[in-house]
Amino acid sequence: MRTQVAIIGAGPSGLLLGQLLHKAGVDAVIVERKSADYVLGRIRAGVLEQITMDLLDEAGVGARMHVEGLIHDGINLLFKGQRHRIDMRELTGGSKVMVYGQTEVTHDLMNARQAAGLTTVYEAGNVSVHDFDGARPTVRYEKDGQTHEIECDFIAGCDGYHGVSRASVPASALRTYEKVYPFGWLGIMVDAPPVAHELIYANSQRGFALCSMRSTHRSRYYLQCSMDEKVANWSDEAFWNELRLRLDPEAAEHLVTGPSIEKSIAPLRSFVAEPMRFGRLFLAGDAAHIVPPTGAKGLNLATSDVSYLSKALIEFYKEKSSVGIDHYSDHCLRRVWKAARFSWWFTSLMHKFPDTGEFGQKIQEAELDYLVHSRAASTALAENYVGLPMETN
Ligand code: FAS
Ligand code: PHB
Repeated sequence: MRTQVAIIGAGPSGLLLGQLLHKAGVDAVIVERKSADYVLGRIRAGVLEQITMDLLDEAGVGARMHVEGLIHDGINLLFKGQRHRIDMRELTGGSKVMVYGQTEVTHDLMNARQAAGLTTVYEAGNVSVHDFDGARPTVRYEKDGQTHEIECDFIAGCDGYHGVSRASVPASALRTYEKVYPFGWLGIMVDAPPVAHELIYANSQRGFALCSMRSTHRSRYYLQCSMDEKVANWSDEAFWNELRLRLDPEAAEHLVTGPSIEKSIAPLRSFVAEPMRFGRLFLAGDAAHIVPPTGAKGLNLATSDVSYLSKALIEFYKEKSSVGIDHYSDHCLRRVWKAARFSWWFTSLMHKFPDTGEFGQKIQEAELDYLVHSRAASTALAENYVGLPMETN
């Protein structure tokens, strides 16, 4: 098989890249190791930046998001039993975010790709990448007992943190930076109305909690938990009881519970790989970086990488220019590191750290008290949360 761009991974990065390339007449094949149902079954992000919303519109897949998604102008910070609203729209001069689950984004992209009759190879085994330091890279995979080869001009490694793309780069060509946090997030999904109209990020002496949602009748909650926690140790009732203890009295009283439709634990880490380009191989999304979900940046960084990469590849084919390709890694990494900083800062502010004790809790409460009463500090939070501008030079 021959194509212009071979994309590895059919998560949001790979699917969005495929859709943007298709809209510009650039041919791409996606190779995914799992089934479509498996990909759709992963519960992940919930908040989209304006840049992501605009990209989904540009890709022609934003219609359902605008109908079913929820525009949020603010978030709430809860500490010392009191909630404080950060009016992001007012503080940033009009910016807002969209609450619309990653599952729905993936579904919309999958439907568009299928409707366009584009090739996505699901359940591809033993995917490998070859000769990306030359001008004729190839991707190989196994399917139905046969080995297949894709000849291409470029390979887009959109295969996430555990993918084959970054793992195929010689260690000498790669620098990685990592911080593993001493806790995880225990998440639950429930078909019940959310406890509040906007998200609540809670710093409590018992640990962090987040009240989020997917719609007005489906809610998503998270509790900070220890790294070695097991989902089996948490009945729904135990989850709800602990969540109530981390919320203010009004939220605890109004919390509507129900049987969990999903319950999982996600580890928290900050990770960045540099550079994000190796000859004809490009890394995008979680294949290149991971941020703790506190700042809701993971999916939004993936889409900004894809924005840079799609424009660079389209420029290569349409204008015979390599300027975008040559600047891809630098452009992505400037935005990646700013989002990594914000995600690290917000995580450090909101979570209970075993080694900082009561003094650490008092310092966090003092910083939060300053933040919610300082327009400058609240604006800094707001402009990072809604998403910083794309890097242009
Ligand atoms: P993905 O990991 O989504 O997709 C990569 C795809 O590549 C997968 O489908 C995988 O099966 C495939 N693949 C892997 N190896 C392959 C191979 N060798 N060959 C072929 N295919 C291969 N972000 C937020 O903003 N908020 C959140 O609350 C949040 N929660 C998260 C919870 C978890 C458990 C995880 C892991 C991530 C979470 N994220 C969150 C971040 C998440 O949303 C990612 O940023 C987003 O999925 C990135 O999309 P992709 O880059 O497409 O990577
Ligand atoms: C979610 O709804 O899954 C969500 C929202 C905001 C975050 C993280 C996760 O910061």
